[in-house]
Amino acid sequence: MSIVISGTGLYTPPHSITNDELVAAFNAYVAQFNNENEAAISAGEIEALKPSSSEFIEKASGITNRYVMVKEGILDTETMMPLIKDRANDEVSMQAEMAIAAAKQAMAAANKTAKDIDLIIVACSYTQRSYPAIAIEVQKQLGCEGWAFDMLVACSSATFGIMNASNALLGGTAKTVLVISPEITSPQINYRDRDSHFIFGDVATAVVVEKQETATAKHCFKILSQQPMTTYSNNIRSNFGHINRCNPETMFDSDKMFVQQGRKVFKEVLPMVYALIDQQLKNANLEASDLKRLFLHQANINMNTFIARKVLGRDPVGDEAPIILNQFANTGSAGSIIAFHCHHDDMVAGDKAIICSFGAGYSAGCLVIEHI
Ligand code: CO8
Repeated sequence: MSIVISGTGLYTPPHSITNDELVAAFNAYVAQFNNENEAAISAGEIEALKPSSSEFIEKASGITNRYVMVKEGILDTETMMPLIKDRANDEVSMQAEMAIAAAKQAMAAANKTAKDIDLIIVACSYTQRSYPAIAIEVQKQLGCEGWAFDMLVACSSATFGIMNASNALLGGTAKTVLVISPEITSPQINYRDRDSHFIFGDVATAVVVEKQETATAKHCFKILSQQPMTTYSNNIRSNFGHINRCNPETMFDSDKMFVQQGRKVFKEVLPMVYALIDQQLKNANLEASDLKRLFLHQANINMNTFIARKVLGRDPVGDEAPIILNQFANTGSAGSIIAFHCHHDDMVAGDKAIICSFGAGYSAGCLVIEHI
């Protein structure tokens, strides 16, 4: 039995923030902090904060813009976080709203209606509450039957979600699956941290996964090979969780937001990802030259260029390894799916590609796909 990805969807949040806007707010905060702490800084008791720069951000990461669900508060030096209002329990939650918008596009692309979907997996880096699952809320709002669950594997959530979908189809517990990645990253960004204030953006993606025999879409991609992998590392970490409130002294400390050792991540993750891709190509009896496209996780342009070069043995040309992070920034698990969504329309029967994620955990996931 063959499993295919038969539709994709992308929801782009309503607000954008350019590097210049973000840097202006950060530098205003730095000036304010250094001014207020002038005496302690002069006495050598604390270090002066250093300013950020748009040039550094673009050169080090490739990011020029990001989208957010709520912009209010992020650029205000007093708050420096999105001020997101609570919604009543009988209103659709923000994360479900984003998920539904992306899911509807994916279902339309796959020629599916709610009655076809019998499993929904919400796979992303954070869910905005523990229960009821966001996926079950989406199931109700879309009017689907069957079952639904949430799963978190940071940046590899979407690829792991597709693999879970594939396994459910092969195991006979589902007939058509929606894998949705509504990534609300902005509340977890420390907008006062020079090293990471620019990295992430909000977005939602969705894909439909089904058996080849039921697929009718124009663009269907058979999964030729799939492999998830994990290996423990503290180099990308957030200590945010439901236990935080039990220690009021530390519950708002900066370790409750995204923290990373970017250089170490760079060095340790690259060989891991290359080895995984190499193995998956071997499993599918393919050479790198057989690949039309590399849909890579979008964390850093230098990382993507390095991986593409290592896999292809040369620089990628044209949109062989599409980059979307300039516009969207790092969107957690959604990045490789955005690249796939935006750059598969010209693909035809026989064209092959990989979808590859990598990130916190560490985690990595690689799917080898072929247009049928
Ligand atoms: N402006 C100006 N200068 C800066 C800034 C800034 N904003 N930040 C740092 N610098 C300076 C540093 O101080 C340093 O100066 P010096 O050389 O004098 O010490 C210099 O610039 C170089 O700093 P770095 O070595 O840190 O810079 P890098 O070239 O390594 O770039 C990156 C930093 C962009 C962070 C890079 O290391 C990177 O992208 N690494 C890969 C990280 C990665 O892929 N992480 C994956 C995270 S995503 C994930 O797993 C998902 C988690 C779940 C989602 C979370 C949602 C919130």
